Amino acid sequence: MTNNKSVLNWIAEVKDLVTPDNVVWIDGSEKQIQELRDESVRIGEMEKLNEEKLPGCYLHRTKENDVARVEARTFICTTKEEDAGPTNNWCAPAEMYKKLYDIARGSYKGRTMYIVPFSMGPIGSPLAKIGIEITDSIYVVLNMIIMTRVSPKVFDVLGDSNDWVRCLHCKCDIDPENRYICQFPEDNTIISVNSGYGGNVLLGKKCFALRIASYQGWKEGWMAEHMLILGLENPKGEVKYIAAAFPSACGKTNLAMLIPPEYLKKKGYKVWTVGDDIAWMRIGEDGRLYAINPENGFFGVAPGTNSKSNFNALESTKKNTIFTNVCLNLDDNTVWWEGLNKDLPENALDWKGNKWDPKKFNKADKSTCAAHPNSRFTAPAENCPCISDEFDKGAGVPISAIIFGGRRAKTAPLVYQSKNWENGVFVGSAMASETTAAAAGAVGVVRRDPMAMLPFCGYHMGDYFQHWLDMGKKLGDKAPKIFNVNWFRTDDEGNFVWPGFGDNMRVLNWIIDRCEDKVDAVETAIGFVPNPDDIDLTDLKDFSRETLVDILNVDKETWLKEAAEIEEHYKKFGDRLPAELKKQLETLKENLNK
Ligand code: OXD
Ligand code: MN
Repeated sequence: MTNNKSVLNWIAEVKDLVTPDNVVWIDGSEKQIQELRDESVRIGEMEKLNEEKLPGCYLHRTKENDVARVEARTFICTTKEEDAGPTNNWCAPAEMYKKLYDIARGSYKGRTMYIVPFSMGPIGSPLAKIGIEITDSIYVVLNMIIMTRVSPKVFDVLGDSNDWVRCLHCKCDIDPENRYICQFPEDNTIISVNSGYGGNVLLGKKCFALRIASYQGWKEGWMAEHMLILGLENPKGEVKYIAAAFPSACGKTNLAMLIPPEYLKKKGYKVWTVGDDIAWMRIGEDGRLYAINPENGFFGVAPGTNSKSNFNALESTKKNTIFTNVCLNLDDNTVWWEGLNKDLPENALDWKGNKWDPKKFNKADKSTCAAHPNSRFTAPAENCPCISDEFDKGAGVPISAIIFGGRRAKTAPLVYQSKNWENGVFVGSAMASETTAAAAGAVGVVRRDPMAMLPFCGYHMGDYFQHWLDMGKKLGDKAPKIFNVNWFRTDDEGNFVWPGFGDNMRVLNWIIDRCEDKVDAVETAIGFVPNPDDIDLTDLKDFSRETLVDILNVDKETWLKEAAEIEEHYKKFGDRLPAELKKQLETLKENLNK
């Protein structure tokens, strides 16, 4: 497939290390895909689902100890410890290479080595990058074919260049004690051992497109962010693009594929999806910030996805999709998960492959669930009914607004606009959210997750904040406006107040109006909040203006506490915390005390 020496040398080195029985180059052709699916079913790695109802769809179950990303075993291996920063696990590269090579050595014996050349971003786009993943898992190969652009054409683009990312995955024995997900940003290298869970092994995704790419972006003057990208079309047919960063499992996929409320749909409003998880952004020739989605599919959380919450995501899973750790309905060989519909399957296997008893199902007790809370679908983007025309174009889309957000029961109002770019960077740097099942560990605990990049930033976060500030300087008055949203405010009984989902469009419209200077706002200590009359509540049942006023409220005492917590959070970054952010925090405190 290629004569590129750096590629061939690396493959030869890996082959000597892992000693496979066979080597297969992946070309992503339909014929090869079918052969791999058949082989995967034959060895019991995947099950074929109902061909009529779910054509080309398969089910995979991971090991029970391997169901989420493992942040505690994820390392950034830079020469100097301080370059990985206080938010990453660090190990010296030489030590980690030795440990990983010892684990990987001979681990492909009796197995096949698959070589997967892929592009993150449309092949040949100036914003795209190339990687090669070596893996011994067909499940990984088939997921990579959905999530990235796998093709021999990437070698035409690569030519003799050494600018590509080396990705090595070894299943080994899926031993959690020897599981490591390691990034070597200075060497463009990723090594992942002893896992088979998507976020740990589809190395184009979190490991490359965020951890390695954020480091590359820092060195090369662009940005790799944990952001969805959507296009909002108005009745005049104009489309404005928004990028939004929320932590894992906080609704990025839902927002990216939003269907507007009926009355806005009738007026001609539409949302187009460019991406649901990752954005790579560069300054274009006109000085604006342009974004591409480097991925080619959606690795979405299944539970809670239904025709109301996310019709477009559900449609995307109807063909050529791989389901992981969902429930198998034995009656018709289809899949089910909590929140899909009210028809609990009578005759089903849970995500572990055990007989599931719907009578014992208790929503509050996760151990009775049929699908794992972090069960996933890997669906091709081309299946999505609202995929943007721009998705496959390499030029990227100009971003008008950047939104940060998270799950906060109290504190953050429904929406506010930062005062300027620097203040927006402060808002992103102080972001916090209640944890979800997407990563191993306790669920529902508030943690600071700057720009939703805490588990994904491949270098010191203080330098990352400075990079954001520097990008703002370069963008000047062409910089996108920065906002914060919180769909998750709860009442005293713990119920969500804002209806969310399609109704979030009401907030997006305000955001775009602000970007175009079409609407005023109220200046508060934290930023600009909407005049309640500027959030359109037409046809919104059981939701009063009073409730809206309530969730737009900025409570002084709560925010003083928040400011104290931000101060504590900032201490971690030591002298790499940009002075500008310290100034922003002081200004916030002064404003609150005015
Ligand atoms: C994801 C995650 O899978 O953020 O997108 O964990
Ligand atoms: Mn994500």
